[in-house]
Amino acid sequence: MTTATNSEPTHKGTVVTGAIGDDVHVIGIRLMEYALRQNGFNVVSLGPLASQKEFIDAAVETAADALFVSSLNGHAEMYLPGLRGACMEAGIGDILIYAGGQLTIRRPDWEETKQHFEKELGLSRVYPPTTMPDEPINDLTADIARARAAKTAKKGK
Ligand code: B12
Repeated sequence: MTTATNSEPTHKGTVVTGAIGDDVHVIGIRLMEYALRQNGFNVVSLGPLASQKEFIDAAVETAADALFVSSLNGHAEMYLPGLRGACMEAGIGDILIYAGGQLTIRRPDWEETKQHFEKELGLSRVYPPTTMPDEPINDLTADIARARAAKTAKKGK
């Protein structure tokens, strides 16, 4: 029998993953989940057709650090607006929200797409098609470290 000696988590952070809305494309997010686990993260996988509410309920239940939202079918513009606000209402307004896949149909300019999803919709980071897992995982590691340091500093005041 093993006995827990302290309450420190044995992983680098918890990430809720899924393909949002009416999206059935799961291959990309499955690859991302595999890479996250290989890099020491705890993954809570919702699979395809996941609603905003399912993301948020799972994040609240598991005290998640981040949401990894995948969208390939071009419907991200329908299913991502309101997600940050709904997180705020659920008391997890500062959770990291990353999105990737093929987010749009009619926005050929990536900088414009990035601006829209990050600045206007309040997502933390968005990634263009064909992003390899290393980049978001490195960003996540740094973002979680920053968020935890800020929390500790706030507690110390
Ligand atoms: C396989 C596939 C399907 C399969 C999906 C099987 C499954 N269960 O996953 C099936 C046949 C079911 C399908 C259906 C449809 N598809 Co489809 N599909 C594809 C295809 C050929 C490959 C997608 C794929 O798996 N790529 C491989 C993975 C590894 O790459 P990836 O998903 O991009 O993921 C990588 C990164 O993007 C990143 N990533 C992904 N998610 C996230 C999330 C986060 C947070 C981060 C950080 C990173 C990240 O990580 C991955 C690793 O590098 C693409 C074309 C293409 N070449 O991309 C079209 C494509 C995505 N499909 C498309 C369309 C239109 C459809 C349909 C609407 C077609 C129809 N009329 O019915 C339906 C959608 C149904 C629905 N309700 O969602 C379009 C989308 C157009 C757009 N966005 O502008 C594409 C681009 C084809 C095209 N050129 O028109 N499809």
